[in-house]
Amino acid sequence: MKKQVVIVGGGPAGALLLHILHRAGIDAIVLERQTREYVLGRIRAGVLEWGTVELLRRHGLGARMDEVGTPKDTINIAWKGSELLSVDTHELLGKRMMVYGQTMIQEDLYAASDEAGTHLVFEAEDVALHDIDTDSPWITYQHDGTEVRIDCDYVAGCDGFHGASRPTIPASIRREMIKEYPFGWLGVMAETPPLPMLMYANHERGFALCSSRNANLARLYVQCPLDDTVDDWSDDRFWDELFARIPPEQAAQITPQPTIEKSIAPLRSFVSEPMSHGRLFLAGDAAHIVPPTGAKGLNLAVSDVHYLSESLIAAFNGNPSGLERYSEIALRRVWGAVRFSWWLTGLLHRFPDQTDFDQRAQEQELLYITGSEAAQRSLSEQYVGLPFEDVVTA
Ligand code: RFL
Ligand code: PHB
Repeated sequence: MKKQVVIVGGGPAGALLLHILHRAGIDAIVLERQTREYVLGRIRAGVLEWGTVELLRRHGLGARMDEVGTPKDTINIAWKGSELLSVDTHELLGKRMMVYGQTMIQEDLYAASDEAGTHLVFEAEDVALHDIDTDSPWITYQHDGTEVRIDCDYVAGCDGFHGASRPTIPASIRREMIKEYPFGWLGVMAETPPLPMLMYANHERGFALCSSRNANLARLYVQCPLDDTVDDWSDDRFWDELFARIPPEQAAQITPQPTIEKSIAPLRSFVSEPMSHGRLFLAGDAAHIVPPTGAKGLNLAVSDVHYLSESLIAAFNGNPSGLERYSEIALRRVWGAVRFSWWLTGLLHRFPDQTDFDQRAQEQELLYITGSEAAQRSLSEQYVGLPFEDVVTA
């Protein structure tokens, strides 16, 4: 088989790249290790930057998002038990966010692929990349017990943190930087009306977050020790802990219901440089991970795909400048989000060795942001998302 682009991984990054390339007349294929149902069953991100919203609309993926997504104008941070800092990004910058679940974006992408008849292979096992540092890379994988070979012009590694693409970049060239945080997030979904606002909480007992998926579906998180398992967290314990960490006024607005999903995720920051090697280009979690505090992971996957799709389309039209600059341009935005997510994680969590001094310093920073429009603008500008650069030059 011959394709112009082979995309490894059919998560949001891979499926979006397939969609954009197909609309530009480029023949691409996605190889996804899991089943379609498994990918659609993962509950992950919820907050979209406005640049992500506009990009999805531009590529014909905005209809359901605009119908059922919830635009948000403010970032809210509860602290010291009952203080509430509310930063209006729309008032300050004219930009807002959209709450729309990653699961729904994934459904929209697979529906678009069904409609366009694009090539998405599920349960592709043992995907292996060959000759990526030559002009004729090729891919092999197992499907239904048979080995398949695809020759291609370019390979897009969109296969997440544990994928097969990144390790094919020689270790002598690859620079991996990792920061692990000494806690995780316990996340639950509950069929109960969510708070009308997106609210983070800094509390002596630990971080908490109240988000939503729709008018009767709350998405809630509490910081927990890394070695906890979901069995340590009965529903009663979860609700007690959440209500202890958020202001009483907001706690009174949430009616506890049995949870319908419960999972624990560790928090880490990770960047692998460069994001390209020969004919391989990494995008999304394959190249970088951020702790979820800044709501940046999915948005970065989308911005990488924006840069990569523009670069590939130009290259097939005879202008390789974008592909040459892809890693450098994408990494600038990645590091912006990595730094912001690290900073917000440090500001809002309780660290195991945290002293009263550290707690008071965090509270002082929140007090400073409360009183400073400059600080609120800085927070807003990063939360709503940095602008895209031009990756292709004339
Ligand atoms: P994904 O989603 O991991 O998809 C990679 C796909 O590749 C497949 N794969 C392979 N396929 C073939 N061969 C192999 N060898 C393969 N190895 C892996 C996998 O099966 C998978 O389908 O990466 P992608 O596409 O880069 O997308 C990244 C996002 O999923 C991720 O960054 C976000 O979910 C992070 N994130 C959030 N991001 C936001 O922008 N806003 C948020 O509010 C937000 N909240 C979150 C989050 C992530 C969370 N967890 C669970 C980590 C909240 C949580 C709790
Ligand atoms: C979510 O809605 O799942 C969510 C919201 C904000 C975050 C992380 C996750 O920072």
